[in-house]
Amino acid sequence: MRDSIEHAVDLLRQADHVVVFTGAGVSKESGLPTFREAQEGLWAKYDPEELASMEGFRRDPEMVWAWYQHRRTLYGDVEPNPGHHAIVELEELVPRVVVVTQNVDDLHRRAGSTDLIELHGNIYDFKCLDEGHRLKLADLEGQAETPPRCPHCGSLVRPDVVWFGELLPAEALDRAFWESRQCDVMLVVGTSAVVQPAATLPYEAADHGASIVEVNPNPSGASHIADVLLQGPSGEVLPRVLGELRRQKGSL
Ligand code: BV8
Repeated sequence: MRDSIEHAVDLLRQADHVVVFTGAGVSKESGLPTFREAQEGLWAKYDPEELASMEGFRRDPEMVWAWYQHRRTLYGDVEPNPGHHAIVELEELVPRVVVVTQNVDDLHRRAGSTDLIELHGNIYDFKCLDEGHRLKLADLEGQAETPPRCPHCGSLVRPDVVWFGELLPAEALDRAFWESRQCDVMLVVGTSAVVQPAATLPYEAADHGASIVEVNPNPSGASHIADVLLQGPSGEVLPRVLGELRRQKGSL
């Protein structure tokens, strides 16, 4: 029973409050490599965890800035996939749906998710090193130097994402924990459930009575607490789940 779409649909049909907890795997069918897949080309010799850190940025700001610029271009060139759209469609069938993502690729927002918590920030947001001035790309136009300088205080600008060794935004993390404790079902989609503190959320949900439905082609750090394990790519599995849920809700 653990692996059945029917069991997942049964749980979702009865749910009033669903948290969808996602990682890089949900963006795979958009053509984006997951966070831990080997990097290609120019970045092949670098470990993402080294690049996504203040130490990496201080060591070589130009190179880290170029890595994020490369990713902004890559993400901007792809579209949300059927998995992202199925998560948006869930909002029409379940009274309360909150998406808690570890991804910084902006694809859930572009797909139309309306209640979105970005635990690790967003690659299209920026802030400066010294004063934390929040900046958009438009504020940085015309600067040839990379990384650019803050127009307010002149310090180096960095992407407003959470690097390894950095605290997650307190409000986002608090709300993610609160929603996980309240929900009836947590859909855990496309995450290895390794990176902390985000990886604690499925356990928090389960400890407070939620059913856990995991969608992942491979086992993850959350698989052993999943009530239902749907082993497959989210871009295929989620549309099947939503199709069956819509059919059953429609026939009520
Ligand atoms: C903090 C933004 C503390 C940047 C990211 C030892 C033990 C425990 C913790 C630690 C430790 N050593 C260090 C730590 C802390 C560290 C951590 O957890 N490290 C891990 C690696 C052990 N955590 C931190 O540093 C956090 N901060 O702890 O601060 C602190 C305390 C006091 C004072 C100051 C600080 C900050 C963590 C945030 C890091 N930033 N992203 C950027 O993107 O550039 S995390 C990064 O990893 C991405 O956001 C990514 O989303 C995230 C998690 O990875 P996944 O999303 O799960 O991606 P992954 O590739 O791993 O897995 C993909 C999955 O998809 C796989 O399961 C695969 O099977 C599946 N899949 C593949 N194809 C599909 C699919 N699924 C569905 N469909 C498919 N088609």
